[in-house]
Amino acid sequence: MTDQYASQQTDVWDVARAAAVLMDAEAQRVDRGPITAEWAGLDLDTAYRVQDEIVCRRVESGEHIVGVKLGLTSRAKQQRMRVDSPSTAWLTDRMVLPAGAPLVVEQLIHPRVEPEIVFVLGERLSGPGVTAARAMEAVSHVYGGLEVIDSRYTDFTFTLPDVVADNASSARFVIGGVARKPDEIDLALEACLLSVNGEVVDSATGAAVQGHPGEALALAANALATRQLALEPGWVVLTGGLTDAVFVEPGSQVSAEFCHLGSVTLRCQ
Ligand code: OOG
Ligand code: MG
Repeated sequence: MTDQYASQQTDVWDVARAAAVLMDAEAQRVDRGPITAEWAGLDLDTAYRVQDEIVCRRVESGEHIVGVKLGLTSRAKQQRMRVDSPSTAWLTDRMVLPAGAPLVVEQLIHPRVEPEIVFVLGERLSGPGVTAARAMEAVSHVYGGLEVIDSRYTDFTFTLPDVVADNASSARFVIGGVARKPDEIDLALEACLLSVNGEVVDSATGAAVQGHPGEALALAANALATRQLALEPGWVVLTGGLTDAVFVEPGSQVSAEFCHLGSVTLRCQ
């Protein structure tokens, strides 16, 4: 092999290399430019293969899949991130922040926090053709939650394939302590106030997410079905940020106060 050939080899991108690069950025806490800038061939299907490769490697290292999240389901998120298509990504037990546990900011690159409506499934939900009404029948309980996102890309600048490959910026999430049955509340009208250090900085209702968070759940089931996957009983589903996410730093305290789903607070250190 000539030297020239060897150096060309290191420039070759594939699913395994993209997965390794993104996992390394997370482990080293160093952001990087979008992969599509170097690998024009990273289309959406390939990006989901990168995402799946990352979750496989996480499972091989002992993590367990606990559910899925939706990304970019609200206009607030789509406008901020300049990506207007929703996507799905994986949640593992390593991302769970127990209620009351602090968010250690230095473990992450540049975390942001966003309020979400969270479902726990009582039964398997498998597409295609899942409607919001059918999706809601599979929900056992609804919670308020906060998701901590931490894009591995500099300044959270990415295209849809980039963010899908990066497991939709997943980092941590916390679920509130108030559980409701899905038929107890009107989720489209469920209001949420987002506060930072005691000051309200944003607000939304559940309708911000695809008109109703059940639509986001149906979207997840139908999207997974295109990859011969389904939502499993007991899985957590984060339906997507209701508002734009807020940056946090050590000492910040972020709260989401829901009408019927209680308050969820995250202390950062
Ligand atoms: C992508 C993740 C989006 C949501 O709830 O919309 C997301 C990002 O904003 O970095 O988690
Ligand atoms: Mg989110």
